[in-house]
Amino acid sequence: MHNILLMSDEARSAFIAMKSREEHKLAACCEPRDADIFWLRFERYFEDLYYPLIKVYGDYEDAIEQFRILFDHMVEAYAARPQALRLLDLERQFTPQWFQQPNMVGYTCYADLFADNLNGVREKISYFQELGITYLHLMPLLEPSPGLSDGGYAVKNYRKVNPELGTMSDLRQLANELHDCGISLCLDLVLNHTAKEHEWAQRAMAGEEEYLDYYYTFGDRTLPDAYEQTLPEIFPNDAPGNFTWYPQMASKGRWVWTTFNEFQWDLNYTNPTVFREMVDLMFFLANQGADVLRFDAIPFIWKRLGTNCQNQPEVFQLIQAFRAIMRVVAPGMILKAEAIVPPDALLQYLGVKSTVEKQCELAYNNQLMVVLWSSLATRNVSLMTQVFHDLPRTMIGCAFINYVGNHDDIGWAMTDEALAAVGENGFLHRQFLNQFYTDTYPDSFAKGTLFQFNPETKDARITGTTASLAGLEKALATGDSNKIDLAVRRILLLHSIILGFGGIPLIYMGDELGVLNDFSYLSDPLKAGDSRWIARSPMDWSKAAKRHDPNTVEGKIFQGLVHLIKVRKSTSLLHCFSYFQPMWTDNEHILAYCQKRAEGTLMVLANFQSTEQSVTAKMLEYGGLIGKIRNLLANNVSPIIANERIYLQAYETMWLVSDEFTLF
Ligand code: OTU
Repeated sequence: MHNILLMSDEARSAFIAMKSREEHKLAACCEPRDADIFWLRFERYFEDLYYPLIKVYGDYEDAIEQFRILFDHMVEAYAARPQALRLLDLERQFTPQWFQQPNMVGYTCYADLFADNLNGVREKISYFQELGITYLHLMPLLEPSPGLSDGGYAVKNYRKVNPELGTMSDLRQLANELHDCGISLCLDLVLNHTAKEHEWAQRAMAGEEEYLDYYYTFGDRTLPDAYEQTLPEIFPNDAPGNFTWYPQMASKGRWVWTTFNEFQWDLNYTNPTVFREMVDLMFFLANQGADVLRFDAIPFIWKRLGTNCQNQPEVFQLIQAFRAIMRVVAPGMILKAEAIVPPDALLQYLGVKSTVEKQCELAYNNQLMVVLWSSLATRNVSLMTQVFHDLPRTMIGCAFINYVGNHDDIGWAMTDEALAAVGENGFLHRQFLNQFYTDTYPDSFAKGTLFQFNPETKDARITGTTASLAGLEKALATGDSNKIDLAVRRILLLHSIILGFGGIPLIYMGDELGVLNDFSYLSDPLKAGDSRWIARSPMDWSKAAKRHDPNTVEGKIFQGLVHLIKVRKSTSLLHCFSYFQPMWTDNEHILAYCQKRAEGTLMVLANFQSTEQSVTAKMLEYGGLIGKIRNLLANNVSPIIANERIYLQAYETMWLVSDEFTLF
């Protein structure tokens, strides 16, 4: 073992003390070779675990005891890890770039909406395979609170599958079969809050001191009022404020910190027991066969007076410790940050400077999603190009999750700085986008609804399915085949960008078939108050049945996606560890960027206008492409160049390569 030589003196002595104290435990429950592997990993990740925990919990009276329990649980979880998953751990340690490969293509769905339950999903694996999916994110599937549960993001029992969906054994069977088919499974870990029906919350409610300390509760308004000074409201319409009064709590009544809905109680991570409990749940889900854990609402897990209580330094310390622990026990599983935060803050979730390769491996690329929709409305790519210039160029050991549609809303989170850089006013631009996507702007093609409109600030977000927002709903209503064609092209255009980008593209259920807004949620009292349900409709398998008919809208979108995915998978230049080079063009409707690697350059050109457009052919040279140019998306046919310009059809995307190239 040599990693010990790299440790600081302090860490080394702590490691040696721990090892001599605990070695017998591993020896008692593992084969000698497995125990060796554990110690090799523990030594490698010891500092990543030790320092953050010392920083966050070092002064806590109970800290030493908590570390000891944590270590015992690591050993138990390691010993309990199924053989097949241990093999996967080793395999992925040999291939740490497994999730950065162009063959990664994701799909998100709700098990019940997609196929009734987990066994139903298992029976539909061939559908994923037909599309080319290698990563499946199943929306929250653990036992939720009864009644309102925020789509499952209020968990009552993290160790039990929602009985309506199946059992833990069904989940394991599904994970196994997905693995056999080369598909990774992503599960949610709702770690900022539990349901108010969770056992911990119930015991806190009953006044048990130990469990009151699992949450943030207050006897009066003094601290809540002080925090509210700087706290934003996440759901201002449905759940105003960040605290809820529970008159029955601990006999006299208490205020509970509830960032989201009143039934979602924020956990208190200043208490190391909470940290440890969450680690136990990670072990549990890892050992069921999860390949990726989605850290829901991760920015919120640490509170600090006088701040917005998001992205606090302790959040990153805790992620570092989570990751180090998982690298020892279940290194085949990686972590995904669900952090819908400004770009600078977002990068921290993937690791910057000394935290590179110490944070989450994955994070949602909310910026890309937002500028895609913005550019579709304005038909102008300046803002997108500007935002791309601010994205990191090289992402070691991590990847963005690139997406078009999702189960939440679109919040116009581009920064005012990025907007100002392209001559736009932030407030006015957001107002325009809200009008455009609710069809109150002249000539809009979109049909969406407002979400969480705040009359004071005029702030609002947008909900709607990808197809409805991209114009398919209005086009179908007119029956105009030209408009329908343009809408289909828009849907494919947006997907061609997420599929032609470094990172993992994630397709949202139904988008592959052009599913429209569904207003049936309005007649369900448990959903009517939340317009995000407009894009959470049951899978329409009669639409899916049309996916092979090229004369149908469904067939055009589905086959269009299959084609994009196929080409993506065969393009090594789309490895996410490519050098990403955004480029300005001489046509504000045409987006350009390159993905460069030692073996060549891929240049993406995409037309965001509904008419034919051209761009100077010099772009090829600027990007380093020389000689005969092939468009991978058009069966390797060369693009049409006339008058030294490259012509792109309405909403067309080209993926251009050359057999000859200059590297930079
Ligand atoms: C997430 O989203 C989930 O995606 C939502 O479906 C949940 O309602 C929510 O957490 C609570 O569990 O505010 O509008 O920076 O923005 O966590 C969506 C992250 C949300 C938050 C995000 C949250």
